Amino acid sequence: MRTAYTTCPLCEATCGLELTVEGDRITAVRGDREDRFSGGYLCPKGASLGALDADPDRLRTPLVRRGGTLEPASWDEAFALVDERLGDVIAAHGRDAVALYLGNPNVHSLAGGLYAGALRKAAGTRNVFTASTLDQMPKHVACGYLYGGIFTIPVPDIDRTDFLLLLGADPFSSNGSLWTVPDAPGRLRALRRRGGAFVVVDPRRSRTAAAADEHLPIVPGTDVFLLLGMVNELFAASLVDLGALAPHVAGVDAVRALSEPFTPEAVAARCGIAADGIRALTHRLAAAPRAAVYGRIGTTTVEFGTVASWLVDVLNVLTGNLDRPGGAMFPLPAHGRRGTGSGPGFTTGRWRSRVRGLPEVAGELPVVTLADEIETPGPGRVRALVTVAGNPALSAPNSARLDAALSTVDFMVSVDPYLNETTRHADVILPPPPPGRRAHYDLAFLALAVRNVAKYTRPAVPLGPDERDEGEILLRLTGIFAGLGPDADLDALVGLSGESELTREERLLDARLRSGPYGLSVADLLDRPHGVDLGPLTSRVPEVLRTPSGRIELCPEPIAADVPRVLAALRAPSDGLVLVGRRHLRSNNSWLHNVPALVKGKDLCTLLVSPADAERLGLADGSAARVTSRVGEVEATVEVSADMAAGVVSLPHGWGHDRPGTRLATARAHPGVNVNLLTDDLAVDPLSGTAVLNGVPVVVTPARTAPEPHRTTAHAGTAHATTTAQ
Ligand SMILES: Nc1nc2c(c(=O)[nH]1)N[C@H]1C(S)=C(S)[C@@H](COP(=O)(O)OP(=O)(O)OC[C@H]3O[C@@H](n4cnc5c(=O)[nH]c(N)nc54)[C@H](O)[C@@H]3O)O[C@H]1N2
Ligand SMILES: Nc1nc2c(c(=O)[nH]1)N[C@H]1C(S)=C(S)[C@@H](COP(=O)(O)OP(=O)(O)OC[C@H]3O[C@@H](n4cnc5c(=O)[nH]c(N)nc54)[C@H](O)[C@@H]3O)O[C@H]1N2
Ligand code: SF4
Ligand SMILES: [Mo]
Repeated sequence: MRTAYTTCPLCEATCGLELTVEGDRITAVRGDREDRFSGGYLCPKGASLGALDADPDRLRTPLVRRGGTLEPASWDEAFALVDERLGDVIAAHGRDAVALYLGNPNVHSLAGGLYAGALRKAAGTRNVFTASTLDQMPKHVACGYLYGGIFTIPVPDIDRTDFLLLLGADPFSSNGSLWTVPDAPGRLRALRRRGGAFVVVDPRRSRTAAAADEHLPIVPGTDVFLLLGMVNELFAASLVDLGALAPHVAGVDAVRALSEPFTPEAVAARCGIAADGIRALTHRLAAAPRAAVYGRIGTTTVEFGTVASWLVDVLNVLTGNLDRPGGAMFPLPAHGRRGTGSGPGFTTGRWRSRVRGLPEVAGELPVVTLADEIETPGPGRVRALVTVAGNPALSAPNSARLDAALSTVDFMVSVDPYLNETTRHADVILPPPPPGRRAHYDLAFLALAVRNVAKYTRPAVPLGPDERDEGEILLRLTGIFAGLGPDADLDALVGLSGESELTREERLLDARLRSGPYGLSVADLLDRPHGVDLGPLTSRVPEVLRTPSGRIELCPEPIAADVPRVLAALRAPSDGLVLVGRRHLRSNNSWLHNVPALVKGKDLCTLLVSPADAERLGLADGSAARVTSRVGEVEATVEVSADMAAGVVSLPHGWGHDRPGTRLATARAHPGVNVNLLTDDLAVDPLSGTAVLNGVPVVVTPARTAPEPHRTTAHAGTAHATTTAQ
């Protein structure tokens, strides 16, 4: 029996874990109280790391399709088949005929962080898709234009602020996103204890909203109007004060001009927040000595995602809160680099998608158009698909259509530990090891952390003889794409030669740490399994900027060009019921529902309906409702909830584990319904290509049929699936 330390990779909070290991089993998981950053915080997902490791459904060997069924195979056989079949597609139809889909856990692993780029490059296809266009791409685009770099994303300095305005985020459930903040609930409570305050804007009284000083229920999809109203008021009341930032900002007057039509009175009815309330909020923000505005899912996966994401930063700049302690600051991680103060800037549209002509953003195309590219005949049609750590059959909009399209590709390979709703379509599944069996350093999230910290840990449990590290899997695929076959020299692929005491990943990380701002090394971090605290965030403007002008471009032309669309929408209010999503502490997107401890108890996948709507629509608590949108319909169990604003219903995503051909025994017993049978693949934020997953128009009626527990009817290939949940 021994103790090992690691970092939980399940969400973005990077909690330090203390694992008890017996042989090759993880027998206990605790929050690591010595962890320099998370201080012992742990949530139910992190606590399930041992169960995840022991999950009997987790794949331990590759699967290869033989005569229609997926059967265990050796790694050699699996890679040889991938080499042959991908080679055939590329030879016959060219590189664009192979699509890549990279899902969320890619950014949670060292392998994904180090090698996904090489894989994309070697694939050489324009058809790269990632979960970013179901998520945070609007923030990348906004920051790309504002600061010149898509990863130049400021985070609220939560431990030193006096006032936080949170829009469309529920960190009490999600534990923070694009904001690495272990124990967000504890830090938000500490903010109030020291006399500060936080306000939450959300159509639902989320757990975070319930703990806030003030909750402002907003009409879904309308944060853009509220934020423009606040910008307008800052100028009108002469509250604009850039402070030390002033010499580094261009375009303030242009922002003022753009915001002119959006007075608090003009936007109030549209966003559902009274003009007086908008004014009071603006004055409160401006008056706080140190404050930050933060927006997440409810501000990104919406109709005006990029404009709203931009406005969040505009407010931080106009109130002088960007880049100052207690405001919104730019982390400087140990593997990062100081900038030079200017750069080439950011642009999109270097190519367009073949069918819908949607612009490339950050080297990828929008997931909303993946099905189009598979279904539509002609040169450049997608005929093969590689998925890595993704479950688009559940996570992408109009997923019935995408799910049907996946079954038609000539060849599909998935790097994934589960045979699930997506990978059931694969010809080859290559399973990586679970979190306890891999080395960890958080390349993505340490660059978004509220303190500068660093931590590297080796695998807590060694790999079994038949297991392959995900780094090796990704590099073998890279070698195959590069035309070097499945047995390429993997070190050479990433530019390494010679011998070392360190693993391949450690050598690459070591090089980045040594050339980083603190001159650390992997050896330094191996000596400190609880991490190294490198101090609070420090001001980085202008060094951090990579715009050609060397200034913050507060009014980027492409964003300004989208504001007329906002104005048109202001004048054309829509009524009718709309659907939003939500998250729960015990759930993680689509893939932790096979862990018994996380799905036991109350059904997490219910349709939340306000008491007023329930009454009006004749829906009783616990009854079945039929929810219909432009693209499909589902039947879900109603939960009448006073937390919901009237006119809004909520269903979480990641559910719908009732598809045939998966190997997820526990999840199948708690299937829930797939909300993305309702979300619309034609609804997109045009500047970022991001799907509109919140604010989806729906019609809700009592289900015609009496609910029959556990019954599921699905018509494959159509947009109709009916599930009567327990
Ligand atoms: N309606 C609606 N839809 C949404 C959202 C929403 O709010 N509402 N949220 C969106 C967001 S923010 C996101 S990020 C996406 C997520 O969308 P995806 O990234 O497509 O899906 P996930 O559910 O995260 O599934 C992750 C997959 O990776 C596998 N996996 C887990 N760990 C590993 C690993 O270490 N390596 C590898 N190779 N595979 C692994 C899992 O088995 C699973 O198949 O969903 C989006 N979809
Ligand atoms: N437990 C858990 N943690 C997670 C995840 C998970 O699935 N489960 N997923 C991880 C991932 S991939 C991500 S991207 C992050 C997301 O992190 P968050 O953005 O904090 O995610 P949510 O909890 O979905 O919070 C979004 C909130 O926006 C509200 N909302 C919906 N529409 C609107 C709108 O139009 N305007 C406003 N103002 N609010 C709106 C919803 O009611 C909801 O409360 O969470 C990460 N952490
Ligand atoms: S909050 Fe996130 S990182 Fe921390 S234990 Fe839970 S899932 Fe893991
Ligand atoms: Mo996400």
